[in-house]
Formats: sequence, C-alpha cells, structure tokens
Amino acid sequence: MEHWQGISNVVVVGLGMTGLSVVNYLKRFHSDVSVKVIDTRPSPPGLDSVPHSVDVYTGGWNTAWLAESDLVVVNPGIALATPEIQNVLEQGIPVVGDIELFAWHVTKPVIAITGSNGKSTVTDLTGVLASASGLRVGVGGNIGVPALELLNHSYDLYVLELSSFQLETTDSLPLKAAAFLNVSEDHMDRYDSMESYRQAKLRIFKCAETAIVNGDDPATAPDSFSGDLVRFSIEKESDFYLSLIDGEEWLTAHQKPIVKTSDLRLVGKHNVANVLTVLALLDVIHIDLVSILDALKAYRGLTHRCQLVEEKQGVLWINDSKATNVASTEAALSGLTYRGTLYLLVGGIGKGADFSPLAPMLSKHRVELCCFGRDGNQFMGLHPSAHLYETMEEIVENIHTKLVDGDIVMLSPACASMDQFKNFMARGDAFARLAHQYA
Ligand code: LK2
Repeated sequence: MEHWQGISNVVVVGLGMTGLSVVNYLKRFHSDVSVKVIDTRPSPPGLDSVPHSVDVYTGGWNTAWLAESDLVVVNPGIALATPEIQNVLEQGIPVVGDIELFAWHVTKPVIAITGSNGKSTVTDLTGVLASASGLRVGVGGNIGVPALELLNHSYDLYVLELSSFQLETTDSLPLKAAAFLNVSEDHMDRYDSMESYRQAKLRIFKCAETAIVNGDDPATAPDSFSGDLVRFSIEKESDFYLSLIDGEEWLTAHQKPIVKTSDLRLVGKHNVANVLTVLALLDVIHIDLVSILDALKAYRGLTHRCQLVEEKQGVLWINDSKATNVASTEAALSGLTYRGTLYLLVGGIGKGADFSPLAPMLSKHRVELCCFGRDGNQFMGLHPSAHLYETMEEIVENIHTKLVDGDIVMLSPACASMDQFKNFMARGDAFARLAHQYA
C-alpha cells in the first residue's frame, strides 16, 4: 500500500463505466480517502450510480478541486494534453488511470493484450481457454468489465485488454506476459503521429516478464527490453507460427503442431495470428496447450465481430460493429465471398483517419457503399456506388426492397459510433434489430 501514503484527496476525472469503477474501488478499498468526481458533460453516464458521500462537479472543470488533490485519476477518454490536466501535472500532482490503481492493488498474475485490432478476440479467447484449463480467470479492462471491478472477486489470473489511452496513464503494471498484436492507423484525433500512438502501446512492456510480439509487424517489438521476447508469425518460422505439414496449415508452438487452421471456427489470416498469440500467452503461463484444444476448436468469436445476426431468403446480415478503424474493415472484407451484392455500411466518427486504403479493396468487390453518420461523407469518393444517408435505419429502409438471394448486408463502419450511439455495442444491437425487422 506504499503508493497510497500521503494521499487523502483523490479527484476522478470522467465518469462512465470506468470512472464509476474507480469511485467504487476507492470507496471499498480506500475508505479513508476523500473522493470527488469531475465530468465536463452536464449529465454524464453513471451519474445516478455515484454514492451520495462523493461530491460530483459536472458541466465543466473544477480547478479548485484539482489544485487541492493529491492524486488525479483520469478516464481513458480524456487526453493528457488537455490544458486542465497539464496544469495538474505542472503542480506536481500525480495523474494516473484506472489500470495504474489496479496495478498498485493486484497480487495475482496478470497478462495483458494491446494492438490496433484483434485485442478483444485475443483477450476473450485467452480468458475462455484459461478457464477451460481450470483456472478462475478475471477478464476485462478495455472490454466488458473495468479492471478495478475484477478486484471484487477472487481470481487466480487476470487477463486484460488495454487501449493505448489506458497505457498512457499506466506506469507499474506487473505482467507475466504482454502481447502487442499489430499497429495500424487509429485515434489520429488524439495522437500527433503513428509513432506516438505506437509508443503509447509499447508501454505495455514496461514491467512485463515476457513480451509477445508480431514477427510480421516489426513496429510491435520494443525498442529495448530486458525480459523474454516471444514471436508469433504467419509468414515465417517463429516461436509460434503457421507451418505447412503434408499440405495442411498447422498452428505450431515451439516446433510442435497444435491445431489445424481448418479445425478452427475463426476464419481469416488475422484470426490465425490472434490464435497464435493466445497460444503464446497460455504457454508463457504454463497452461498445457493440448488440454484446451476442444475449447479452442469450439470458439466462435465475439459478438459484434463479423457476426451473422440474420439469414433470410439467402440474404446474410453481418454485424461487424466492432470495426472502428480502417484495418478492421479491411480484415472483414478480405475473407468475404458471396454470389450477389455486398451492401457495406460505413461511417460514424472518423477520428482523423485516411480511408483511401479501402478504395482498392472495394474495387475488387461487387459492392454498394452505404455511408452514414457524422463522417459518412468522407467515404463518398471511395467507390462509384457510394450513397450518403443520415442513419443506418435510413439505409436499410432504402435497400431492403432490392435485396436478393446471395446478397450480404454488412455493418463494418471503420469508425467510432459515439456520434449516434453510446458505443459500438449499442450500434451493433441497433443493426441486429434492423436486420430482424427488415430481413
Ligand atoms: O477510443 S476509445 O478507446 N474507444 C473507441 C474507439 O476505439 O474508437 C470506441 C468506439 C465505439 O464506437 O465504441 C475511447 C474510450 C473511452 C472514451 C472515448 C473513447 C471515453 C469518452 C470519450 C471517448 O468519454 C469519457 C468522459 C469524458 C469526459
């Protein structure tokens, strides 16, 4: 508890699920500190659930509270570059995120995953398989349950998905193993370059015993690292790689074939890389890879990730709402085959991305590009078929009468959702409802 010495006033900046988890954690485990909350939104999500003993300031900043604090806990949605936060740092007051508080508290082994794409799949599957091996596993962080909420239960192992924003405010997370899956453009509204985005993600290795990196994406390797380095690759021989044995693709761990690609329900090269990472993570914490094979072969992937939500009269409706950047939509398109037309729904908050890499891919598809949301117009030049709409509902109302056997309607928007939805999950649910309604 040495981290808490001399701390009596804590200010939590930014509510929502994460902010609320910080408040509840402090109330439960540090009841002697005074907790205040600031959220610049007039009525932030989670406001009703804040305990009465906690003072809340909404609709702006309370600089007096910040100046009097001994510790500021910031939400991942708030940039450290925000002037009010910079001011706090200049006063010598420490600024941390929820994951740093988790790090100060946790005593059981932790593994963590970051990357531009695939981190939720790797986190979820690692949790599923570690559970199948008999461990009590707490899974959360940037997906599902906030990390601090996991501390309310007794687990043998924690598996955390960490975003670059969470890593920016984390200094001392002790990790048995940390995996960095890939880097592609995202969050260019918050980073001034790809390199600063990459550097944020590399912080995952700061206190890691083993670093698991992508042999096919050198940007995932730390510039310097004193622990064990483990590589996965689908292109070349590595610790964990895809090898061809008698004409069949096998996922291989330390030269030992573990599972055939054709025995996995997850499809696509990116998913092979995801599974190789999971095998590497489990191997580092000494889970017998043979014992989890049945569970691995049965795994079907995440909700909102290339999920078939409706199939009627030969028309497939696919929810890939989790595609919040360009590479993610590219991955969804790369494996897709169909007889008819692909109605692709794109748009939302573009986060300063360059969408032009989608154009050459779209040109290979029989596609009708349906653009919506705040930045939907940014997709209009990518394909001659592009139409601009306000909402997904408007799109489906317009296209449903021409859908025929062999067509696909897919939401894979390459954008964040918060212009029209609470998050990508709410967007995916809305799409699934439209699919059921109009199919
Ligand atoms: O950028 S985020 O890590 N996640 C979004 C993305 O990857 O684009 C998810 C997009 C979606 O559609 O769901 C992110 C995390 C937390 C955030 C955030 C973005 C919190 C937030 C705004 C944006 O507000 C918090 C309180 C601010 C006072």
